[in-house]
Amino acid sequence: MLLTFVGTAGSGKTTLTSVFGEYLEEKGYEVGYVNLDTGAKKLPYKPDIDVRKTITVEEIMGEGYGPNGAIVESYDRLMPHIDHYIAKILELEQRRECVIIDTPGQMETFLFHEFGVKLMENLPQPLVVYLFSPEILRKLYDYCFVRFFALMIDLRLGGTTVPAMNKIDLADDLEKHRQYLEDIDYLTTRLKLDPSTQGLLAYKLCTFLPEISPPIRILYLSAKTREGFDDLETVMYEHRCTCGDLT
Ligand SMILES: Nc1nc2c(ncn2[C@@H]2O[C@H](COP(=O)(O)OP(=O)(O)OP(=O)(O)O)[C@@H](O)[C@H]2O)c(=O)[nH]1
Ligand SMILES: [Mg+2]
Repeated sequence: MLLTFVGTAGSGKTTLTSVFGEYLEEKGYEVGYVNLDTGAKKLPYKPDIDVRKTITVEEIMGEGYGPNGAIVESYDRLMPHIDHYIAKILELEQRRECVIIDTPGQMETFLFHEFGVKLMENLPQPLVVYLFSPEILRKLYDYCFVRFFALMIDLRLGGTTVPAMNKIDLADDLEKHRQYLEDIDYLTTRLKLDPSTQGLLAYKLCTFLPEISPPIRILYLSAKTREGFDDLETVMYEHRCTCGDLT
């Protein structure tokens, strides 16, 4: 079973890899850890596989690159080693019940660089958890954005993507967030009242969301309090059994 955390910088990928891994280990699972972030300085878990063995952003910056150029260059330099990393992950997956993959800090590196896309293409039925923070949900359109973004990740990486709000310990009104994220009819009705261009676009998108979105469960997690970890474990279990149907 492969579990991949994807999300914007600071969304909690590394912390969750460590803390959810610990949770699974306490429950008796054998867990493997993979770090795909060439820019990570210090990790709170001990990776079994670590791309920093090949190259780090820091080394490349030492050659005079700026931070963004160094990130892209690091994945360019990983490309000749991609088959080696795919083989190592597949081999680790044979030995462990669950392998957790921590992805690059900058999500676009994973979604847009061939390294991330090719790696995911070659892994069997990885479950992708798309992490977002409650702070990004400021307007009604943002709920629509999050639901579509998860679908865009599906489209780009293949596999199954589950949207997960992380840092719910920081969320003010979790019930409101839940309602807008899960009750698409309710969200669509509210968006219909918004006369702005964004409101109209979000309304149109939301009207066909039920048609194009597979039935998915949305997760609400906190790496700090471990809330929602049991739900993530259930989703993992169901994914392994059914490979796709996450209702
Ligand atoms: N309150 C709270 N803070 C969290 C939670 N999860 C992560 N954090 C904090 O958010 C910050 C970023 O967490 P990381 O795990 O490094 O996030 P990341 O997505 O790996 O970040 P990059 O790899 O640097 O892009 C850290 O200060 C964490 O302690 C959470 O559930 N609740
Ligand atoms: Mg990280």
